[in-house]
Amino acid sequence: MKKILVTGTLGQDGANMAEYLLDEVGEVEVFGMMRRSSNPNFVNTKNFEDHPNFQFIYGDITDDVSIDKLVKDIQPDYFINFAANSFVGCSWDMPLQVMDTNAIGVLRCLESIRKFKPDCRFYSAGSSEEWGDVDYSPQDIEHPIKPRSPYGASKAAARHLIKVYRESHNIFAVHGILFNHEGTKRGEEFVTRKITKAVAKIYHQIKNSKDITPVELGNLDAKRDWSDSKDFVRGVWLMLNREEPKDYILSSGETHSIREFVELAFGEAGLEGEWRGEGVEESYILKDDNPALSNKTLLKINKKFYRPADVDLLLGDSTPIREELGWKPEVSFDNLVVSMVQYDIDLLDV
Ligand code: GDR
Repeated sequence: MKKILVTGTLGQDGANMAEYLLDEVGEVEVFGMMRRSSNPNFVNTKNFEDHPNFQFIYGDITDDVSIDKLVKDIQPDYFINFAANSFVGCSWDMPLQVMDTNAIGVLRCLESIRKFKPDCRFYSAGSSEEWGDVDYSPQDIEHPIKPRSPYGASKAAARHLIKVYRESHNIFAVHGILFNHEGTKRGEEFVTRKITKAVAKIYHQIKNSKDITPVELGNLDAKRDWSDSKDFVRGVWLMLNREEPKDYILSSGETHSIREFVELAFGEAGLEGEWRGEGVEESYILKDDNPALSNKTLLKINKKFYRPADVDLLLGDSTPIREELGWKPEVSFDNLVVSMVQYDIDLLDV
């Protein structure tokens, strides 16, 4: 039975990874690391937390002692690191914490592996934010590193450290670059889930003849390459089981603006809107045959959600992992939006 240490277990990717390993891969013992908190949120782990081959363990990638102890005691065959401060927007507010968690945290994992289990295979989540200010599209693995945020810089630093440990200490370590990936386990501060939660709330407000609470967003014109997180964890497992370590990109190969996401999400709830105004005055207004509903505001801009510097366009070239490891995504952009909206509508309908 393979022993697998997964960090970030309470988050979207760590939870999807653990679930995939237990349900699809099988013959594995999964150790899900979580930070100590007085009020932990287990919403993402409910499907597998009682699985006989799963256990939670305490640890924190900002604490060398805990990582050393886990690697030494568990002797994992694989170490999958999804622990991070993953919210780009907050990385300007707490840049040192972001660097410590996302870059030095990876170094702590690598050091523990080097010292206590040098044949353990290590994956750490890289990000398309490392490319930030892009030179060309689609971005491939050779694209110059040009982050636009402390978050992007922290992931770029982690990427260099992984390469160094691979080459200097012969550790099987990969830094697979993940473009945006979402789903029903997504945190509510990320734009996709923020939109689908808001759409669900407005849907129920209209159904119950209540006042509408418009969603407030920032930059609507940024374009992202969105996929389903569940498709990506399959790709991560493929990367970890390649003969030699190699960094790959996971992406859908399509790009869509936030604006398009908004239109699709409201459309899925049967709410058609039209854009009015420009810049900070822009809003999305409901078009409805019922005069009591028509012209209600569904969305408005709030400057506080603009970032000091944003990444305008991301579009990933995932040809190498498709051709070399046979990976391909199963969930299309449209299906991703539909499933998130439907899930959030059902979740509120109690
Ligand atoms: P991103 O995801 O920064 O791409 O990083 P996010 O969903 O936060 O933002 C995407 C784009 O939407 C714009 N935007 C808003 N974003 C948020 N969060 N809230 C808003 O109200 C809003 N309005 C507009 C943003 O400006 C941005 O352009 C994600 C994370 O998962 C990272 O951890 C990961 O590495 C990358 O994707 C790949």
